Amino acid sequence: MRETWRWFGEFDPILLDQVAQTGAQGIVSALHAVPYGEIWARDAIAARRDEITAAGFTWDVVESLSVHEDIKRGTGDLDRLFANYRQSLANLAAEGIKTVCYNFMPILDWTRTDLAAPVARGGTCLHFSASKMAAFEIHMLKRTGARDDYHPDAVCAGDAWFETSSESDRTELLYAIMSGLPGAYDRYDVEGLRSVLKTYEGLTHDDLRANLVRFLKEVIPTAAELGIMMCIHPDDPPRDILGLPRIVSTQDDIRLIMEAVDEPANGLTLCTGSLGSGAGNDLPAIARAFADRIHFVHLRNVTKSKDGSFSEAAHLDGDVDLVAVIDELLKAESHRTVELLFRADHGHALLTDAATLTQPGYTLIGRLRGLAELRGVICALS
Ligand code: DNO
Repeated sequence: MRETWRWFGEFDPILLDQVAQTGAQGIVSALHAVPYGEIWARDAIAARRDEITAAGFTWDVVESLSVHEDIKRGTGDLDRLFANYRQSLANLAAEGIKTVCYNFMPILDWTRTDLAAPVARGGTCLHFSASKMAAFEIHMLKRTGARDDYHPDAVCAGDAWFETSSESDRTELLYAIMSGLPGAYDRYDVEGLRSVLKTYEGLTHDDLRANLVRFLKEVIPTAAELGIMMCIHPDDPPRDILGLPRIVSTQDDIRLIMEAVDEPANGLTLCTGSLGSGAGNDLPAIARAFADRIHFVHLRNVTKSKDGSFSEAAHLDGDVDLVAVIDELLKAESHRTVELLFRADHGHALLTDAATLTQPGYTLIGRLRGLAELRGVICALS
């Protein structure tokens, strides 16, 4: 398995020569400054690639070539958006980048309620509190029906949290939730979020799935021709949120997507942390089921609670049996001609990490610890 490291380019305070010291060989990156729906120009791709190559790496994966909200909603000038997406793929292929990750979550990308929750032995982690999320939806956003979407314990604890929370607790909660908005770092306030949610009103799971299938039919044939492997990233967390439908949350969801356009270019990013926070998901089984369609792997772990909350755990420490997952991946890899690309996903903020303002979860020492542990597992199993 080939070790990669996510690097946010000009938005990353961690330098490539620091990444070199982790031992990772490949880089995962994106042109984060290009607005969604616009074409990634060849010269901009080449410049990023050259920067990565000059530091001794290869640019192995694009994460993400994001999908415009109009495509998810199924409205607007879709022909132009599909054509632009295909052109970006062609430009990437022309510059030698052949693995492309994306997701299909409406509005939000990932969601946490705490960006620096304390960890028992020191350091901090990202955390999702179902009760704080319920409090946000019920009391701050005042979304109709939100109360029914959470475990009763979470609703009850959320009411209590809201009662005693200060203005600054609420601001901090909004900030944490908004940190998971993708794109060139748009942020909404509560009012702004309400109005963007309106644009999805009435969209069902089936509608969203149909819009995904339409997208796949528009882009996968081009990707296949170009030799690009597309890999959809699962929902994080794998459940509906803010009343928005989600359709990449379970093994059955993934199977439907893989079958909708049944070819290798239509693949999966196996994210053990995202899928792992869903109560019913069996990660070794999912790895086995889609062995030949997994083109990229995010390895991380979570500890779940029964009300739907979860904390990001140390890589070998949570509820997901990562050793069993890696065992499946190594078996899958043995039937392939290319190495399976993976990265240690997220990390705790450890030691001096707290002094550097990284993208949430993308610390240097925390991820280095994760990568080192995973490297040990891979080495032992192979
Ligand atoms: C969070 C990441 C996601 C992921 C996108 C892929 O840390 O796992 O932001 O990159 O969902 O499109």
